[in-house]
Amino acid sequence: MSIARFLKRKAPSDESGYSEEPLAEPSAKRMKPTLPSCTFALGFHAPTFTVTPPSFSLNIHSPLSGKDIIDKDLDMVLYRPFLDSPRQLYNYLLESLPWYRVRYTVRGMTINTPRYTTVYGKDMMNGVDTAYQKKPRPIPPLLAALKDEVERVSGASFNFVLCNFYADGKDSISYHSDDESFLGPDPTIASMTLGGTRAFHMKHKTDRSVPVFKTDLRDADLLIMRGKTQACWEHSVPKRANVPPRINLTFRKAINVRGTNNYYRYNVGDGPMFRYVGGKMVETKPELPLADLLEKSAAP
Ligand SMILES: O=C(O)CCC(=O)C(=O)O
Repeated sequence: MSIARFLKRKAPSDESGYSEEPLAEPSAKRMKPTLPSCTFALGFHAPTFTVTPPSFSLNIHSPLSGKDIIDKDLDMVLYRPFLDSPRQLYNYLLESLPWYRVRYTVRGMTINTPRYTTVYGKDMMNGVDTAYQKKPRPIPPLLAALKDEVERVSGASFNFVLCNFYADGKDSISYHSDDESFLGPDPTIASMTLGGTRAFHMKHKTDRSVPVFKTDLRDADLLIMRGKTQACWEHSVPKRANVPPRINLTFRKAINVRGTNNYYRYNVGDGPMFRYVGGKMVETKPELPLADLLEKSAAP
C-alpha cells in the first residue's frame, strides 16, 4: 500500500506556516537496496567501477510526520526526519557516485559550479539515446528505490535524480528557482539532505513585502516544494564558514528532451570526473580503476 495513503496534513498552526503536530502514522517501511553485489555501472562517463556492496537497509522514519510550510505562493512540506540512520547511505553515495565540478560559459563568462554534481534519469519522451546531446544514464537501483519512496510520500512522479555534494561551506547554490518550462507548470520537487546541516533561504520573486524564509536543512530531511513555489519563489544554499559536508538529492520530472540535455550539461558537463576516495575528492579519468585511485589518494 502506498505510504501516501496514510498521510494527512494539518493547516499551519502558527504564522511561520509550521504545524507542530505529528501527522501521519504509516507502519514502518523497510527498504532493502537491491544493488548488484560487486560492480556498479554508473553511466557514460564512468564505465564500471568496483565498489563495496552495500549491506545496509534503509528505513523510512515511522511515524512519518510532515510539517506544512505555507506562505504567499509558497507550498511546502518538510519531513524531519524522512529516513532513519542515514549515515551509511551518505557514505555509500559519496564514495560510489562519479562526481563532476562543472564549468560552463554563459555570454563569454566562465562559471565554475561551486559544488560537486551528478545526475541520473531521462525525460518522459524517453527518446532514443542518440536524440540526446549526452547519453542519459539510468537511475541506479539504490536511488531508484529512494525515488519510489519519495514518490509515494509526495504523490508526485519523478524521472530524474540530481545529486549535489557540498564539500564545505564555500560550496553553495545561489538564489534560483527550478521553473524551467521543461519541468511543466507548477512542478513538484523533492529535496533530500544527507550529512551536514546547511542554511536554506527562500525569497518571493516579486513581492518584497513577503519576508525571506530562512530555515536549515538537516540530515535525513525531505523537503517537498510544490504548487506555485517554483514559479513565485527563489531558493538558495548560501556560503557558510565551518560547516560539515552535505549531500543533497533532488527528485524532479522533466517532460521533454530539453530537460535531459540541460541536466546533463549542467550536472555532468565535459570536464573531469571526481571520486571520493580515502576521505577526499580525487580527480580521475573515467577509465581509472578504483584500485589505482586508492593508491593515488594514499600518495603524499
Ligand atoms: O542543496 C539544496 O538544498 C538545494 C539544491 C538546489 O536548489 C538545486 O539543485 O537546484
